[in-house]
Amino acid sequence: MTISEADLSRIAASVDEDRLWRMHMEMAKFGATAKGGVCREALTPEDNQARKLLAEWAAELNCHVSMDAIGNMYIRRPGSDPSAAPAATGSHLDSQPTGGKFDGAFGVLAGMEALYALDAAGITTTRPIEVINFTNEEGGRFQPGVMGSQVYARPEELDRMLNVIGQDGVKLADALAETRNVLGPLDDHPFKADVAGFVEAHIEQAPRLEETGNTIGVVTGIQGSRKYSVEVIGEEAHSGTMPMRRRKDASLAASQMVVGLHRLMEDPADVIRFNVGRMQAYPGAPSVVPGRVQFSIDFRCPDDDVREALGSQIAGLCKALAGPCQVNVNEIQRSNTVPFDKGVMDMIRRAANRADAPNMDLLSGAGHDARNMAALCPAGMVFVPCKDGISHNEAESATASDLAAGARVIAQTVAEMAG
Ligand code: HGY
Ligand code: MN
Ligand code: MN
Repeated sequence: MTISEADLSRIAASVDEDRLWRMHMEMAKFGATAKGGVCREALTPEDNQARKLLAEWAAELNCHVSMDAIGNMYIRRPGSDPSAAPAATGSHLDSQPTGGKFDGAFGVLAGMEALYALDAAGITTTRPIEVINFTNEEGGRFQPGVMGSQVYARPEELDRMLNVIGQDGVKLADALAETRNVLGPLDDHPFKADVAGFVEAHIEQAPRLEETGNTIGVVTGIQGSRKYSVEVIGEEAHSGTMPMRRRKDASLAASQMVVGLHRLMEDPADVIRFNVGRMQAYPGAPSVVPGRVQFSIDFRCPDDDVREALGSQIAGLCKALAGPCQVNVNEIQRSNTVPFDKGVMDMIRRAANRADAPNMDLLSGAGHDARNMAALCPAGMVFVPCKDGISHNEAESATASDLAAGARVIAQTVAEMAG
């Protein structure tokens, strides 16, 4: 069934800005930091509390909650045709170690607000609607990130992911078992289930909407990325006695690699994004020449050919700069630039116009779960501004009114997908 223009307008009008803001502030208590941000890494006690609250809100909405084998949670509002594939929305409740209140949480809470708005507007859609909370989008504790949606779309990767050892030495499968304990029994949800469409709300994490005075970003796609874990093997030695020329200093070799890689990635047009966000020396003692260094590479670029060409030079360059050390370069995640569905982009644009929200098209520099969902169904994303484009930072900030505008677009889009 096609949902009427009048119904879509009524759904948009039923979005409650105050309720949506309150949900954000409630969620932000889990892992709240002194600087006003959030530290709620995947499958930690803080994430588990956030999941629990989400399940409580789902119960208040009379929605069914289920979970799959990687811990993605599904809040399902029934439609009139129980056999129809659901329309889905959502994002993630986990954060970076110095995260903000909105990255991820907004996408889940905009979905929940859409369910409240549909109830308030008295609308029953034909298809069910699912709000998904994906596991470990951020990838700070367990690499790689965007993991829950990746396993949803490629279940053959489940075992590899369950065996990932976190930054704190905890195996993902064990952390997930504890999450299950905290949440209590939930029905199982299959991977790769039929989905009619997926739309994800997110803060922009860049300053373009703010700079142009737009409230809604119609996201055209997500730039491709390659992520690596690099291990440099040297030899431990006494820092006060071992002659410099005889050392196999893993931190010196790793530093040469990082500088060399930054030179390789130099881009006068400032399109390429390259980051070494983690670098750890072992055993990590001031008086021991490090015998091992591990560092991460996060490399992104919208042009598939450029990214392939540069990415293919990374391992060779590291080897050339290793000096007396050994180096192992492991690629742990790779994705091409993913274009979003034109039909979903149209729905988003129409929803924004219906809600009088000025909008523009833009490409996402950040990775999101919608990237993986796009392999399975028509998918798209809705961005709202965040202050100064700051994100992955406790200072991340967004206004209640912009969040509500995004939720109005999500509510209409998911309702239109659900018919
Ligand atoms: O890294 C990313 O792009 C995402 O925020 N996890
Ligand atoms: Mn996010
Ligand atoms: Mn993020």
